[in-house]
Amino acid sequence: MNKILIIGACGQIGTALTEKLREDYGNENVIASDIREGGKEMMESGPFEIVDATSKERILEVVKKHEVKQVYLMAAMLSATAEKYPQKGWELNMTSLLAVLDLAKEKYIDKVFWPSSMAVFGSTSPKINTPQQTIMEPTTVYGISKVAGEHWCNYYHEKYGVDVRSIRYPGIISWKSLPGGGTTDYAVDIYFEALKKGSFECFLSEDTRLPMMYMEDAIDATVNIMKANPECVKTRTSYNLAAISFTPKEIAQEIKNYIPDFEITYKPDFRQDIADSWPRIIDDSAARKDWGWEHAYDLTSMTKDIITNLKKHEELLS
Ligand code: VAH
Repeated sequence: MNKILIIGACGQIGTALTEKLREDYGNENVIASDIREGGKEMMESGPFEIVDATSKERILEVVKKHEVKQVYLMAAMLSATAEKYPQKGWELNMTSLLAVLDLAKEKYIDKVFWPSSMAVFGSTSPKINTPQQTIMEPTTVYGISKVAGEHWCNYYHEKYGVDVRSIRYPGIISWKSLPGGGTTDYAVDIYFEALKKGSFECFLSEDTRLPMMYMEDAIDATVNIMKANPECVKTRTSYNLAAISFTPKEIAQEIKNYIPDFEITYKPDFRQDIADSWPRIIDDSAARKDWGWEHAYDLTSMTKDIITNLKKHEELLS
């Protein structure tokens, strides 16, 4: 069995990805790692290693120890935090990627997944049905690091035959694992606040439409692109991926179907400029055509699933 290493396993996507890969491939075959230990379920369900994602030596040590053949590099500093710490954001996002790509080039590992983001697009990119290939002039450190990373992935594939696969995640929404430092994170926080307080102050304006995706769909896409036959993965920079696009006003309306007295107020902050530079609706037809991507959740079914699960897990609301 090709063992899998997840770097950044304790993050919002990493947590869900660890659970899914352990379910699919067996707990002992999926090594979770992060800069600090994770929650009880992660630590008790399979092997865990402390790994600094920027240390190629430490990653190689773990790859050798567990005979790892596939790496999912999920560690990154997201858009809002990277604007506060530009140098650290660039260093983490780039040094970690080049370390893992080099290990693949040196044949220590066979296959790499690396997440890009819709943040690669900027204000000069078409906002509606943003194409797979178009103008990409990001105005965030995070977006700049993701555009650079995409070209590094393509370079290592073309020049060294590295099998690296990537998707441009939109905003990801989950109830089990919380995000950190993202501009789209309002769409996670709103559910928790609605159930805890019945109200939410949104840091984006009510009509800020952004591409979003339920975590279940994001994990499904991640696992499927890694399972795809190499010849189906025609794009080796990164694939556009989309599911739903909504505004804070629209998600608040969905929540009111369950909490009629829920109130939302708007107090845009520095993240409004970031959101305004991103697409409204993304064209992901290439992913659908090349490796069969399709989403399962829309805003209504996602809201129902989140509210239902948060009510079942009241400990998450304390
Ligand atoms: C962020 N959730 O907000 C991430 C994502 C496109 C958004 O990359 O930074």
